[in-house]
Amino acid sequence: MTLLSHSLVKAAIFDLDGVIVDTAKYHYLAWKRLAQEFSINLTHEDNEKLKGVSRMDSLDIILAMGNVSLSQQEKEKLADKKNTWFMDYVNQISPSEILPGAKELLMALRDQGIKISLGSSSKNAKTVLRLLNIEHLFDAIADGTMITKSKPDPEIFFIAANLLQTKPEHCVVFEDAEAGVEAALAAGMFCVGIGSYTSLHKAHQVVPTLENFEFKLNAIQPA
Ligand code: B16
Ligand code: MG
Repeated sequence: MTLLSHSLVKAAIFDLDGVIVDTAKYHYLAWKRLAQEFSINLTHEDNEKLKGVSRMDSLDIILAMGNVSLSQQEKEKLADKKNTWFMDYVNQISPSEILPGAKELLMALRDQGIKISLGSSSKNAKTVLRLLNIEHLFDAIADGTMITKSKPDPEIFFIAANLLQTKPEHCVVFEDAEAGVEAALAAGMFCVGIGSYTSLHKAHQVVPTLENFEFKLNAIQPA
């Protein structure tokens, strides 16, 4: 793999859930409630497999756990039901839920002339950014309404790079999910994993959180 020359970073792409805000806990509560209707016990460990994965793909993973087979129409109804429960939680979030260091990094990157896009699988991403009051920090938004393939497919990151009119090799991606790290690497982008080294070791650099993370051109060192 060719490592990115950091002096070439012109754009940053941020995942949403797990990087900017912990909506995973709300996805988990809503999926757990739905899974219970099929006597499936969804654990925190199972939930890890759903991070960065689209709504319908997440539902397929859960139904497969219980060997449940349903029609497309039935699955769409269930996905809508889960989303209603998820949005009941999300509609109550406020800027205080922005994860430590995320807003500071967005602002520092802007100050250095780096263009910024969201790269989230969520169809609710715009609503979440609005509730967090940070929409204005993004030059572009690539979200789950624009993709045909879920992470680990690189589609979402290619869309984000296109929106920023920046080549993939000039982009750095901030991701918390294994599927997201794989997507960023498949896109040929530099990837900073946020979270545990064990699950994100494929990223070029892994940090536990964005708190006190400093991005300076030429400063990121490969792990
Ligand atoms: P929605 P990200 C992802 O967000 C979540 O990690 C994943 O758990 C969720 O299923 C997916 O968005 C779709 O979300 O149901 O709101 O469209 O990490 O890519 O920002
Ligand atoms: Mg995520």
